[in-house]
Amino acid sequence: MSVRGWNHLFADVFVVALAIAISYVVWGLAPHAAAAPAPAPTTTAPAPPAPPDYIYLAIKGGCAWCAAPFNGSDQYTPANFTVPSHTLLIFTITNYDNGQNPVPSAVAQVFGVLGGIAYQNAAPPASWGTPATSIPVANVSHTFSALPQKTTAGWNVPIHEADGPQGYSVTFEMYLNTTGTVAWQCDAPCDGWSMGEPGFMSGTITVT
Ligand SMILES: [Cu+2]
Repeated sequence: MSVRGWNHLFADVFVVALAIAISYVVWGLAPHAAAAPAPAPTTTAPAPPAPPDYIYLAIKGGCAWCAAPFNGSDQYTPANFTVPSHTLLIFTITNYDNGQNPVPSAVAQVFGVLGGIAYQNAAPPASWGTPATSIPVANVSHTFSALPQKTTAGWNVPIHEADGPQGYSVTFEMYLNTTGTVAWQCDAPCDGWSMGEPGFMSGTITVT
């Protein structure tokens, strides 16, 4: 081959190589250049869980330790109250009634609240007391109970009688993941008049 022929060959090879290089850039690298950008760093933290809601109820009964005002009838104070939905509810019920009331043994069992546990002689947040799944049936003074309803499967918490002027406190936790009203009642036959009078041994929880 003549020198001119070699030059033509080199020129042809150069053109082919250039075409391959261009097609590599266009078809090979271009898709990489157009790849989805890396996800942007998250700048907002997930919302923290709602803080728990503390509910304090007192039971006054026919006893020497009932804080004023005491109207002579067994009564939860308050009996009607409002709680937030989808929030950990921490109830503390302090009983100032030293009376016991006869109940079937099933009514001395704790159920339907978190862990099936009610903490005895509690004074949260300093002390949660002793966890219990039931109390001796002879010590049931009142209960905080709800029958199964459209909005809840129901629950039962037996309340021990007061054994001194400081009362007897019971703490338990639950969620009410609904909105509307939930009825509760005392299932210990404590005070015939109060048992039939809304706002004394029964009431309404409004969940918002
Ligand atoms: Cu009662």
